[in-house]
Amino acid sequence: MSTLAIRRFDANEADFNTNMDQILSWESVSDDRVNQVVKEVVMDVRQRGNQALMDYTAKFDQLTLTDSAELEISQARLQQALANLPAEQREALELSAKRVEAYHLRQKSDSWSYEEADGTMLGQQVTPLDRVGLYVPGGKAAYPSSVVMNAVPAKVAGVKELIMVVPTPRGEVNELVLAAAAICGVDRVFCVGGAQAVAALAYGTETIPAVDKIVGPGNIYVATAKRMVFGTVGIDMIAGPSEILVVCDGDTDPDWIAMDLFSQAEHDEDAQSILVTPDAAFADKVIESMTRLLETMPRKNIIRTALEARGAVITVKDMEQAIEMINLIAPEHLELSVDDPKAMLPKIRHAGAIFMGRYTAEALGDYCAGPNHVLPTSRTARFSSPLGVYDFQKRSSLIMCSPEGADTLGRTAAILADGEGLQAHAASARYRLRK
Ligand code: HSO
Ligand code: ZN
Repeated sequence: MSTLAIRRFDANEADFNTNMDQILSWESVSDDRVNQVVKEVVMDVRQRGNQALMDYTAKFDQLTLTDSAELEISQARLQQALANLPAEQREALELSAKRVEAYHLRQKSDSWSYEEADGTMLGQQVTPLDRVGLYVPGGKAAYPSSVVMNAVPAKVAGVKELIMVVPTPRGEVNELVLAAAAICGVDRVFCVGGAQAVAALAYGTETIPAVDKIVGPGNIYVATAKRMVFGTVGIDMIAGPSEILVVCDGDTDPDWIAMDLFSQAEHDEDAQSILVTPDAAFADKVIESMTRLLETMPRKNIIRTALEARGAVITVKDMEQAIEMINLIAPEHLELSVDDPKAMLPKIRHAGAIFMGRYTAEALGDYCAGPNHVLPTSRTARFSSPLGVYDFQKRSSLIMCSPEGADTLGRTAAILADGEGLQAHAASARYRLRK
């Protein structure tokens, strides 16, 4: 059993900043070849519709469809997947969806308006998107929990039609993914994936309706295609590898902390797990725990690679300095494994989701606590937020002038229009002034 070669830093060492820059930098590789392939696929699907979609599905997913009707997975098939699920799994999925819904209901924003003294009314009308496309990856990255996290906020927002695409290589379907789609009320499901599925959602084909926004995780081809169709449709964030930062005062069971660090490292080799603690002896204990526990993990190779490539154990002089680390790292997931996490909150400015106290494992948030698990990665928590109902709602501003309002506002508008040399603007405002 070889000791885990995870990096150890002290935040007060001279070369600390250089070391941190190195482990924090992450750029999704967007190489020219990928761009070229994706561009061809997108243009082809746009021009040839279903036929192109079926050709690529045969080529990339080894799935030959003889009729375009076979692109769709029926509602009956979704219900069958749900009915055949072991009761325990069905109940867990249903409970998860219910809790995620309860949380997201609170995010819903309502329209508002107010009236000024002269009777002019101003406001904002909130409307859900008409149609949203949800990309669900196939194979090893197929997470039914991600179906819940993307579909539920869309439904809560009131999105009229939710279209899901999921690749089914060689015809293999993920029963849990289909069952989750049934539970969340996904309206239509198509068995396509990759850049071709993104193109179909963006431009529509004879069978797949064009959507207004595309959300959901995917590989480099999917991410590149989403970037390419952005503008024609909206997209969610482009997520990087999963990250966790655990801040611990040294009084939590080191095995718990080790497993929390593993829980994100096991997602993939590029994932990032960092421990920050003021207690150097505790840091040693967590590394011992990790070395011992690693051997027991089915995904130990992925975990080891991730921890040794981008992981770190950082000692700080006190909790104040730990908070500086949090704001520097701006992690996707932050665990505060301390007695009084609430006292730390006012100073924490950048984190996607904050898991407070020794009992709050990050994994609970991944599945069923209620908040969304689609979170800003790669330090983007500095300027962005978890996926939420607000991502499926949009706003229109409202203005309704009374005759008096048209008079007062018209005078101001006309002066400003004159200043900009825009005569029609000025005249249109002046027509409505009191004679
Ligand atoms: N931690 C991942 C979500 C996930 N975990 C899905 C397990 N399944 C990104 O937040
Ligand atoms: Zn996870």
